[in-house]
Amino acid sequence: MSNEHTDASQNPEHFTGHVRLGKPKTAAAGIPAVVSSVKHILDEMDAVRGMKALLKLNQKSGFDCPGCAWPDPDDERSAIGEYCENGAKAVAEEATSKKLDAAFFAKNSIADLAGLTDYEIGKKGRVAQPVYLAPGATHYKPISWDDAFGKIAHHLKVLSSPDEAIFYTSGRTSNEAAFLYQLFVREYGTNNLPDCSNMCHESSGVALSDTLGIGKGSVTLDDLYQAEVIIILGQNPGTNHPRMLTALQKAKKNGVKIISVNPLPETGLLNFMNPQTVKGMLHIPTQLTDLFLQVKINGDMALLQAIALLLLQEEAQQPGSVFDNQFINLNTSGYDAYIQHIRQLQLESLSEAAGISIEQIKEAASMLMHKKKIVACWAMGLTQHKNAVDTIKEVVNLLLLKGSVGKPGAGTCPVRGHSNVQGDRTMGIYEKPSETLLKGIRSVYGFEPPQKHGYDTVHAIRAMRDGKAKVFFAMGGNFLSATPDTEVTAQALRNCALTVQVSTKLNRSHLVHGQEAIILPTLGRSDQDLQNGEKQFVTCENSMGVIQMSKGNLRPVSDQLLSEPVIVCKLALATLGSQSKVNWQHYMRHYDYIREDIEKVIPGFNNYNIRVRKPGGFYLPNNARNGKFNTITGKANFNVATIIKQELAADEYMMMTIRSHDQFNTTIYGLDDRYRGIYQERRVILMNAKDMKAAGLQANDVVDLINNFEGQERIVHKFLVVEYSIPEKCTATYFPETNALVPLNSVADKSNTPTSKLVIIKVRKSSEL
Ligand SMILES: Nc1nc2c(c(=O)[nH]1)N[C@H]1C(S)=C(S)[C@@H](COP(=O)(O)OP(=O)(O)OC[C@H]3O[C@@H](n4cnc5c(=O)[nH]c(N)nc54)[C@H](O)[C@@H]3O)O[C@H]1N2
Ligand SMILES: Nc1nc2c(c(=O)[nH]1)N[C@H]1C(S)=C(S)[C@@H](COP(=O)(O)OP(=O)(O)OC[C@H]3O[C@@H](n4cnc5c(=O)[nH]c(N)nc54)[C@H](O)[C@@H]3O)O[C@H]1N2
Ligand code: SF4
Ligand SMILES: [Mo]
Repeated sequence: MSNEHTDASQNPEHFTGHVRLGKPKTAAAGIPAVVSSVKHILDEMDAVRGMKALLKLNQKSGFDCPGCAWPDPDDERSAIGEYCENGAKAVAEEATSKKLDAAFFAKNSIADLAGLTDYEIGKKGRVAQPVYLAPGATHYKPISWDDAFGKIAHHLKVLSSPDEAIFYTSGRTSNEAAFLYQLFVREYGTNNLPDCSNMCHESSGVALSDTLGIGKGSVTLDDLYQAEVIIILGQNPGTNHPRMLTALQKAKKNGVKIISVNPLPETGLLNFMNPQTVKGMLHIPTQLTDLFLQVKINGDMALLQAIALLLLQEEAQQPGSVFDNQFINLNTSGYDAYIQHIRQLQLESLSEAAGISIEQIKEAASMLMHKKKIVACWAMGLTQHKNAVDTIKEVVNLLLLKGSVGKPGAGTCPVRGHSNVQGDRTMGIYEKPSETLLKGIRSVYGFEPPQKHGYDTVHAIRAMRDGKAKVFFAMGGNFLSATPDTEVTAQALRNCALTVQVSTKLNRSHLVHGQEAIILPTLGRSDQDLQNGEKQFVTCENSMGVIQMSKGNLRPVSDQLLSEPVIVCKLALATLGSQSKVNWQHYMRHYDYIREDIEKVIPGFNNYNIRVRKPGGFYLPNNARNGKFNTITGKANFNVATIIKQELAADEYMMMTIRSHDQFNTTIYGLDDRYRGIYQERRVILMNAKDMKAAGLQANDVVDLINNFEGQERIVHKFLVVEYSIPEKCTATYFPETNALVPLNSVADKSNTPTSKLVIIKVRKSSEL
């Protein structure tokens, strides 16, 4: 049964109308971060369980943080706390001792739950047993595991083609579970494996594969420490990768200069108080950023080209003084065309397009001019734009000019989001499988995997909307709230015959569902995983390609939870039965058996079971890191791209959708965005003072936000105007409250990533409606 509230986070009834504003913080972390960590842990569990979890978090013998993908130090780890405030919040959220049992689901109908905010839904606790929603029913009811697998298998078997099923993955799934999941899906017969990466770093993967021959970053933590300059574009590490600040602080001690490129003066990027140092405890901040460039939304390509133009002019004056010509000659392709393109550009128009003064561009160029070891870091501020792939290639162009790839202290650092999103791709969670993977599956298992490309996230939504896909299965995540065009996605999910979610916590994707729906509750990272009486561990890959083991140590909140690898094995047995060429029973007995076979199929995992047991794990091979480029040309490729000038009418603005300090994607930890000084209300829009004046808007005005795309209007109601330091014509709102404004058809060229950082909107006072 459907309900009226597609996404109650967009339900204007939840608007409080009151936002408390403080001054944005001048430095990240410090004591308030420690206080916040402790509070979040104690809200969810007793102190003993809390300490037990935190003492094992990110330790070499412990479990991998379920937060972001920032790597752990290779060498020493602090025994009392190798984590950040937001890592503690992620653990608190997952390891909560609150649980949702049969009585909870009997008491609360879907409509009741849909009336809650995302924050309230998340605070309910862990799903404690499998539940099933019958056609037309108002409540989820308990179901046995066997019956649940039976129902899913039945639905999968009656489809007229395996391509009518969709198998989504979020990025927390371990290597072992991800490998088995894609194996099952491919033996079942489809490549419909969309994942959160499609909405996240897909643009980085495409850009880096084309230019450097590997879809991952090239640097290690050590490269950051050895770099002369680090450029950070479109990333808010103070909130989203907090321990990156510790790494930057260490780099700073070695004399690195940091350039930050962002429409917002993000607190953590500017200054940092490391709570694990005496100075930090005394509130003495380290200044991190040396040059802050407050770029317009999507002005990055213009900025990068302007810097390249200045470097080129200096190189022309004194050949060999700026560019690494030996590297360029030996290792790159496309240099001449690129230089020809840059040479004819006008500094003034690039400066205007970037929204950065020529003076500041000159300063940036001079910081890079005679440096040879440069690292570029970036995240969603670059990847979620129409021209994202070309912008990232522009970052690579700059590095290539300086010979800054494939040597110590230099390279690419796309900072990944979910803790194992990179590993999931390595394991074959991809709608466009590589020939190597298909060959591996064929030779190890003896079945023919499908070759036709499957649906990515955007295509999956269209397929369900259009009735071409009827079963939706999610290995984690919150598809409804994370995807663009919320109303369209809701309709797509409702069109399905069956929606299944393997989940730890309740979320909105359980409440907007197909004709039938099932929730399969699973173990999280912090949970102890026992199979046949033996403790199991899983493995993850962090943002820098290190494979490590992760072993939870907490007692699961319920004895009815199954691990993700076991769920996949049981689903495969129920669906494929004796026809399967895979020994699923064997894999369930011990996860070492899964790793033995991963080693046979996926390159780089030799001696997996032995090497991963070594404290700290091992690095996967990375050609770009070693200066070898597996591209079509066999070299690193320069790219030529032209900036898009964004045309805006007088009443139109660019809107970026960003994360607050109190959320992990669609999981809302709390209502405060401490660093930005915005408290107790998430329905806000950050605007420039001049724009507000020109539009006749004042702080605290209540407005509606409207997007018009391809003749269709999208609207979200009741947002408070907050005056903020942001370039003119640029605005910011929180994700997922404004996902309903992101058009499904507005995607990045070549990567098909929704353009969540540039949505054109109009702002209208709510009373004027
Ligand atoms: N605590 C916490 N940690 C997280 C997450 C979380 O939600 N909470 N999410 C995880 C995931 S999945 C991911 S992908 C990462 C996301 O990490 P980030 O990419 O840091 O996350 P966003 O909040 O999307 O921030 C994007 C940043 O880019 C800036 N920006 C927006 N548009 C532009 C632009 O056009 N140009 C430039 N130069 N900058 C721009 C914004 O001002 C903001 O600072 O974090 C991961 N870690
Ligand atoms: N407008 C806008 N939209 C965006 C973005 C944006 O910046 N702006 N960012 C995009 C990005 S970068 C990403 S990565 C996506 C995120 O998209 P998703 O990965 O789909 O979303 P999450 O909110 O991370 O998923 C949270 C849910 O995962 C489940 N979960 C947590 N841990 C586990 C586990 O260990 N196992 C299982 N099975 N389930 C678990 C819980 O039930 C929780 O409710 O959103 C994208 N959407
Ligand atoms: S930086 Fe990321 S991985 Fe590390 S503790 Fe914090 S949230 Fe967890
Ligand atoms: Mo992400």
